[in-house]
Amino acid sequence: MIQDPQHYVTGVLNRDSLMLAKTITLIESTLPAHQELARTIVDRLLPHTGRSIRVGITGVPGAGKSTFIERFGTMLTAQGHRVAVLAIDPSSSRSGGSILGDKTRMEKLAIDPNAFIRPSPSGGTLGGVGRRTRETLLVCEAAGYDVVIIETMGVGQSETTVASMVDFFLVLMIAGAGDELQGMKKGVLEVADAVVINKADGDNLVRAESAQKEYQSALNMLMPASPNWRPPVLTCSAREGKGIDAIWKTILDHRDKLTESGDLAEKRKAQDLDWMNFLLDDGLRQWFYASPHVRETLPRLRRDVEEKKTSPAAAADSLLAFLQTRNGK
Ligand SMILES: Nc1nc2c(ncn2[C@@H]2O[C@H](COP(=O)(O)OP(=O)(O)OP(=O)(O)O)[C@@H](O)[C@H]2O)c(=O)[nH]1
Ligand SMILES: [Mg+2]
Repeated sequence: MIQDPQHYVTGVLNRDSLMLAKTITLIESTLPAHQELARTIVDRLLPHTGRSIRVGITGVPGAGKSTFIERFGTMLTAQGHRVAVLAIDPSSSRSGGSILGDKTRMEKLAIDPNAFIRPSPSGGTLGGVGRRTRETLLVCEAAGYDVVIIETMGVGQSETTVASMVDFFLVLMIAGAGDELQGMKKGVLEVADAVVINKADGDNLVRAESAQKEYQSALNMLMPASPNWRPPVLTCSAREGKGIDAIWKTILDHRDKLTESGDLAEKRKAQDLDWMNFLLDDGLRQWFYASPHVRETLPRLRRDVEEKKTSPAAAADSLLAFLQTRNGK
C-alpha cells in the first residue's frame, strides 16, 4: 500500500482507473490509517469536484435498474460523456455474488472505457454508507466523470441517503406491483425529481400508461421541493431502449432550469450543510457514549430508572449536567 497521498491524487486527476479504484478502496477501508490517508486525498481533490451531473436512481428489486443503467449509460458514453455508476447495497449483498449477474446485465457498460462501475459494500451504519458514497462521488468527479449515477435498491432507508447527495433523483417503478411497493412509494415520491414507469412494452404497455396517470396525479398533490420544477412521470422500456433519451432530456431540462434560478447551487449548499450537521450530531453522540464517565454511570442510571429510584428526565439531566460542568468551563 503506497502511503503518499499525492500519488493517488495525481493518479485520479490523470484519470488512471486503477488509481481511482485504489483510492475508493481506501475510502471504504475501516482501518484508521487508511481513513486518514483517504481524507487527505479527498481534501486535495476537492477543488476538482462538483462538475458532474449527479443522478440518483432507486427502484424495488426487479424494477429494471441494472437494465436501465446499461441502456442509459451506453447512450451517454456514445454521446461523449464519461459515466460513473456507484451502487449502494447492490444485489450482491442479498444473493451473495451477483456482482457477476450485474456485470452481465450491464455487459456493455462494464467494458466501456468511458464508464466506471463500482458496487459499494453496504455494511455498517447509514452514516458510514453516506460518507463512503459521498467521498467516492467526489473522487469520480475529480477523475473526470461528468455523469455520476448512484443506484440504490428501493428498500430501507438508503434512498433518502442517496437523495441527499444528488442533483436529480429518479424513482424507477413498474406497473401493478404489490402492497410492498405501495409502502415504499409515499416517502420516496416526496424526494423524486421524476418518476419513471419501466417495462412499458408488449402486454404491459397499457398498464404502464395507466400507472403513469395515477402517479402523476399522486405527485400533483405533493408540494414540489422547488417552485421551478414539477416532477414529471415518464414511461420507458429499458429492455427495448425506448424513452431513455427523453429521460436524459428531462434531467438536462431540470439542470438548466435550476441552474438559472439558482436552486441547484442552493440545493448543493444545503446538502453540504446538512451533511456537516449530521457528522456533528453523529460525532457528538459517539464521543459522549465513549467517554469513561458515561460508560461507567449509564448502567447504574438505567437501573435507577427501571426501579423508579429516579425519573427518566432527572437521570438524563444528571448525566448531561456532569458533562457541562466538566467541559463547559
Ligand atoms: N419487459 C421488460 N423487462 C424488463 C425491462 N427492464 C428490465 N426487465 C427485466 O426485469 C428483470 C429485472 O431487471 P434488472 O435490471 O435486473 O432489475 P434491477 O432493478 O436491477 O433488480 P435488482 O438488481 O435485483 O434490484 C430482468 O429479467 C430484466 O430483463 C423492460 O423494460 N421491459
Ligand atoms: Mg440490479
